[in-house]
Amino acid sequence: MNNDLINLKQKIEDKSARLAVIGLGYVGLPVACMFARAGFKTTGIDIDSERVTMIRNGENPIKGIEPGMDELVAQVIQSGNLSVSSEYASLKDVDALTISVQTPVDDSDHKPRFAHMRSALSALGKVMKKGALVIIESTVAPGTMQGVIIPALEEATGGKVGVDFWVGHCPERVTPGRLLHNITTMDRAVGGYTPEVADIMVTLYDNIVDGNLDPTDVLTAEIVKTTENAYRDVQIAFANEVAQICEALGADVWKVRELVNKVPGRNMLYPGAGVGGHCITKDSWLLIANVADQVQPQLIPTARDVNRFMPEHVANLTENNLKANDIALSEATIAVLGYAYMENSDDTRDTPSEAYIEVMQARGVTDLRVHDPFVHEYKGDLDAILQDADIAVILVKHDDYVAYDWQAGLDLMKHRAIVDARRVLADDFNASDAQVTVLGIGHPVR
Ligand code: SAJ
Repeated sequence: MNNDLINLKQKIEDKSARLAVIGLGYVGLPVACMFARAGFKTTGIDIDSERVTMIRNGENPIKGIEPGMDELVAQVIQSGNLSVSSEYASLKDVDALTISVQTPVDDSDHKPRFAHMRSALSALGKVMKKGALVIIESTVAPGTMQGVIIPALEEATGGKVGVDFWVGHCPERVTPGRLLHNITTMDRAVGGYTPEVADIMVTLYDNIVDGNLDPTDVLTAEIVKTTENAYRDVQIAFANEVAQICEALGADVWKVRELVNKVPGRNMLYPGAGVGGHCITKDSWLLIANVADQVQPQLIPTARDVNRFMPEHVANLTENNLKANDIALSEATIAVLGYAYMENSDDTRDTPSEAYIEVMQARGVTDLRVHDPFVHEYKGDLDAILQDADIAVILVKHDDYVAYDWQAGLDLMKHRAIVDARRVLADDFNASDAQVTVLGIGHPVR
């Protein structure tokens, strides 16, 4: 093994290695704190000076409920093991670091944009010491390490990968609300530039991960991460397509799903109002981003189209329900329930609810009331939102909506109409007793 690598492995094993994390968001900050808690002097870098100041004061800047994060940030700042800065110069003595900066996909051409990554690599390369190990945790399109990251680091350092510095890719598997839990417990693909680098990365991550650390090469790690999310997107699209088939046939997709999943090896997911969030919606595009000149993927882009159509499908159900009650869209008061991209979360990134609202406004709806118990600007009294509404459109399966007394809620409404896009109404909810027209994703009119 190369002397630099032998030296690096030794410093990781005796915890004298200087570590760093670039990008202190919902991925980077927990990792920086966990390395610091494990006993490494760790430097966190972020260009957001307000965020840096908050962390330096021992405060957790991450929104939403993240069990353990508040205490952990305070603890590692207090211990002095974590220091944070916006200055890349503080990285000059770092032996190994991770990078977790945004890797967005452009809405127009679905191609990745590397501005954040390139800026981090350029600033890092100018100060990074010889023999340092750079680990990318951000999700990247397969081929990005070879085509973007290594060239950017070689240009910025004037050195050569495998001689003057080393690289690896260990994609994150965090989920909002379960950051520390996922980092600690989930298995991870550990992609090293060489098998020796992968081995050293396993030694490093062993300090913070209890899950299995699976050494592999960089390209495989890039494909694993984007595939695991593209796989989920296709699964959800399948459920959404079967739901529309069940609606057309007058069957209940939820019953169909329950019986299908009794067959070993079947795991049909849930149909719904669409797919939101920062992972699933973009990773499918990252997976196919660099193969267009050799392969014409059909299933993956089509699955994206199916899922992106769902908010429009809910708009169609809304329009049909209002028509059944002789209410013109332009006259309707619509209570939109749920704005977060998933249940019991305040995260609104890429939320299907926004797409739904845009479709309804484009169709002439002017009176939309939005409610969400978790999203700051839409909190409020649900009864008040339903008061004199013509229809309630349930887009997110928040616990509050499941527990709500819909019989009483309907009595507040001007017309008794519901669109249920997430099967929130209980199976024993009797629409005819409640004298309400319920249209829903994947089940016949109730
Ligand atoms: N959704 C459905 N039907 C389903 C499951 C999800 O419509 O059966 C919708 C949700 O409503 C949401 C979107 O898809 O709008 C995404 O939901 P998600 O459960 O996939 O949650 P995410 O976006 O936070 O996905 C993350 C991913 N984790 C990482 O990228 C590290 C994903 O790989 C995980 O499988 C997922 O969390 C998880 O299982 O918690």
